[in-house]
Amino acid sequence: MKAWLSRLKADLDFIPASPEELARFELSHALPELDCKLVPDPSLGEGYRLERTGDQAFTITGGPSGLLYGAYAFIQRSLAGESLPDFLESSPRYALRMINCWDNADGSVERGYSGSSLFFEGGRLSYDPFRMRELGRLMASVGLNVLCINNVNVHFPAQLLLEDALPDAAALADIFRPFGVRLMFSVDFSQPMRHGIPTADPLDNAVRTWWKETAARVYSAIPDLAGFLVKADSEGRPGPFTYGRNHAEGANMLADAVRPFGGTVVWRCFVYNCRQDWRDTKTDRPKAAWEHYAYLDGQFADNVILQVKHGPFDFQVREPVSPLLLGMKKTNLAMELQLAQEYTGHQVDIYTMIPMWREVFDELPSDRIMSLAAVSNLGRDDNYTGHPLAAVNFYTYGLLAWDPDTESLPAVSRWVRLTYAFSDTEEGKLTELLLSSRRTYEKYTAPLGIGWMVTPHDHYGPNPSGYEYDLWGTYHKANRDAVGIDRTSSGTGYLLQYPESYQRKYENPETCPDLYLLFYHRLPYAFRMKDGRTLIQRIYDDHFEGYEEAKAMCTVLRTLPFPEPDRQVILSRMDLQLGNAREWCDIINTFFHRLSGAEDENGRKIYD
Ligand code: GCV
Repeated sequence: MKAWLSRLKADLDFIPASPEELARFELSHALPELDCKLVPDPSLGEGYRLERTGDQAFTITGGPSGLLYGAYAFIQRSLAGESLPDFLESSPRYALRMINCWDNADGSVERGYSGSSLFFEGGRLSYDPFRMRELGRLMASVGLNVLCINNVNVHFPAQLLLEDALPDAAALADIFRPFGVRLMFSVDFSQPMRHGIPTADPLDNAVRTWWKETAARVYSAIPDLAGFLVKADSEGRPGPFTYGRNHAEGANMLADAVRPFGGTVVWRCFVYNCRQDWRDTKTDRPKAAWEHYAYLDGQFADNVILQVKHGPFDFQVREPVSPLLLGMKKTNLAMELQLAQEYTGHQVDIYTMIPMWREVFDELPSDRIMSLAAVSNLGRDDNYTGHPLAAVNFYTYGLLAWDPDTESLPAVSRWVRLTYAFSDTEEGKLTELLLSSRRTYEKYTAPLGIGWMVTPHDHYGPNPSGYEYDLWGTYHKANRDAVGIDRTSSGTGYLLQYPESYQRKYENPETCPDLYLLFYHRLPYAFRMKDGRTLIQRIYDDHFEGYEEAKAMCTVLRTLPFPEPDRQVILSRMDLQLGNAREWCDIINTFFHRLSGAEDENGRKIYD
């Protein structure tokens, strides 16, 4: 992250008055040799048009933030050594391109792996304005335009954003405005109850009035607030279910409150029974979101967006696309991704996400999706992302949120070029390593779609039985004969939530793509995979291969001339990753060996 900022060559030690002024500043410092004219054209909105008008002369036309996005796109192409087009027109596919921070008022970050909160400390807003401007610049440079600063689990006193902390929050919004970034707040559905109202029932008049008055107060301090983000009836958070109301009634009540100010309610669909009895085989957690929301399609107000995690579980290394994203045809949808590496290596293990996101986008006719959100991977660490290479996820997320057709290879190699001054060969090696890192991680942790073999709660490292007898609905049910869950029509019926063409692709274990096999099917260890191997042999092979690939990554990283302090951080975390990969490989192979009694055909060491 720092590297990209330093390529911009100038510190932002002033508060720009507008995106246009900022665009001028960035262009004149990053590309002083070029003559770049900025022509405001509000009709282009956030989009821009770039035209060559002479050998070294260009015009960028755009709406206020369009000029800024055009300037950054231009600067990045130039600094990355890409040829500059004679003409380029671009506008974002998604209206809201959001970063959701899970930051708590005490300065901690839920699932944060890069230090403490950038925004909070000791129960209140507390930030370094210089870093806020850096963050605004990072977001604007990849076209991100909404920043939700507080955790969706709104613990007291983060609620004060709507109350005592409003002036401070307004000052923060002022800092981000010239970067084209609007703030958003997570709100607690039961907040009226802190103000003497005995209920949070969305149909209660006192509750409705409280939210309307609160919205009016908040919007008079921050007129361009993007809106409210809500996690309701999920993992212990309050919500409409307490009052026998459905989520359309809850979301629409808040939508009424913010509508006069042009605000949006982003309502998360991460709703499931987190107190499931493991003996209960009728309930299948991935079915939950569909069951809670599909029947409400068409009942949400037009300023409500349902925010759906990209898969039906919770950011596992491999999940199918959520059926809700395919099935809600009369509702505004946002897809939620997670940059924070909760289940994917805690920003210790290298895990580049864009190949995974590409698979999701390629399955998705995106006409109903109007916005994108990602859980932040940022914190107070000097490099923002803890692991310097985790910055590739922030960067490429921005590119995808602007243009979901962005391909993995050019996006990652551009990030490498903008970040490190490497030779072409070195750049190629790092790009390849990053692009293959997700498959490597998947192989040594949870291949074939099995999911959930991770250490409970902390979510780093292996514990194959850790969640088996727990409350969270995340079971693989491995026994001496078989593993996986049958989610077809003969099993839990989850697959029936998809369109027919999709069902056909996955319903038969003989033809189901290997990578999703154990997500959809329960199979005996002797099951023959398409390549002739048995399932158990494939499980062993993937884990051994993943560990070998991690070793190879380590060798490659040692040859690359990373500058300090990146080199030291990258190499020391790679050592930790290797240790993690070995634990995963040995523990999971031993787990299955003990259950199945099957020997590895290649005679490799599996511990007893
Ligand atoms: C913010 C998972 C995480 C929680 C997170 C939750 C969510 O359950 O482990 O930390 O809470 O997802 O997305 O709301």
